[in-house]
Amino acid sequence: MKFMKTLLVTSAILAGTAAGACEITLRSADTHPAGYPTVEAVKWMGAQVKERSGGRICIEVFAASELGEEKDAIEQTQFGVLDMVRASFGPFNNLVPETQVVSLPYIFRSPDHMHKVMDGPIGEEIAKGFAAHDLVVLGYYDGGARSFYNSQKPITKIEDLAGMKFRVMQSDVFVDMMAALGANATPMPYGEVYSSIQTGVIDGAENNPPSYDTSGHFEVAKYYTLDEHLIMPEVLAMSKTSWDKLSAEDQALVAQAGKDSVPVMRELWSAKVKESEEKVLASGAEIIRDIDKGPFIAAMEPVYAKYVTTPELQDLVSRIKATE
Ligand code: GTR
Repeated sequence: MKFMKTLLVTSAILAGTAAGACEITLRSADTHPAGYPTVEAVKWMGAQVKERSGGRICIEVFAASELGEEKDAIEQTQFGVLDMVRASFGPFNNLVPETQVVSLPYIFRSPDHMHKVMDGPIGEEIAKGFAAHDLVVLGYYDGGARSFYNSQKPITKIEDLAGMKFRVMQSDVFVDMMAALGANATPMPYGEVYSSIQTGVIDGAENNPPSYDTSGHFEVAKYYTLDEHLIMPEVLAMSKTSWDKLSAEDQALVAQAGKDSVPVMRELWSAKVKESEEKVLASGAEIIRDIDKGPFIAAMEPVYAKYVTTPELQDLVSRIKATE
């Protein structure tokens, strides 16, 4: 008991020192390393929250999967072990079905189209889906466009994918996407992808240029095909348990800072995509740009048939398409 007390006092002092004596410290997890747009946006939010609360509320960002892989971080946030998590919609697909339609391949025409949809009523409806799983949406971030990359050969058309093995995020949507393309899906955590490509367990993976760059995957898979099959949202979510501990005033403050961090993130994103493309090209990677997306879009029909099953979901797809 005495030992426990000493331990608690010691950790309280340490926490106080580390965070500059904040009354409330929100711990936020991200799979990406420092310098990545999502990490920097949450740090920016932390600085805002601290300033706006007169130093009372702080955010501590744990980058580079320091507290576990994305799926674990999401669970920890649901249970209130972690206060916040920034993650792709992918690992939420099986948990929060409302995230599935906006994660379908080629559902958005461009990142700008995605922003318009997510910033409007559809984004609010999806937030209710997260709320049902004890997660409070603080903002929708950006994942740009995801494309295939591999260690074997330049891919220019669907037929080139035949029989190849690609890592996908742990979501049934993407397993079905790969099947529709005639390739094999291996769902696995992000942190295992590099060594799995290196050892030939998989031929490649799919991601946006900043992730392809910062994960180092370009070192082991040099062919990047700009097919842009997935333009999908990411989310900054807070644990409902942590949210409920805040006063109504502090909730409003945190929510506003989260909202304000969205344009900051999106601006950092555009710059990072350019920087990453330049970096991987300089390191010998090949970006295959001249892709006819038509056949890729057409091949997704069975995936849509599987996930857009009710008149409500069909209506959702129509509303997304109609958003200008
Ligand atoms: C990145 C995304 C991460 C993570 C990763 C992955 O683009 O920002 O949150 O989901 O992809 O593929 O696991």
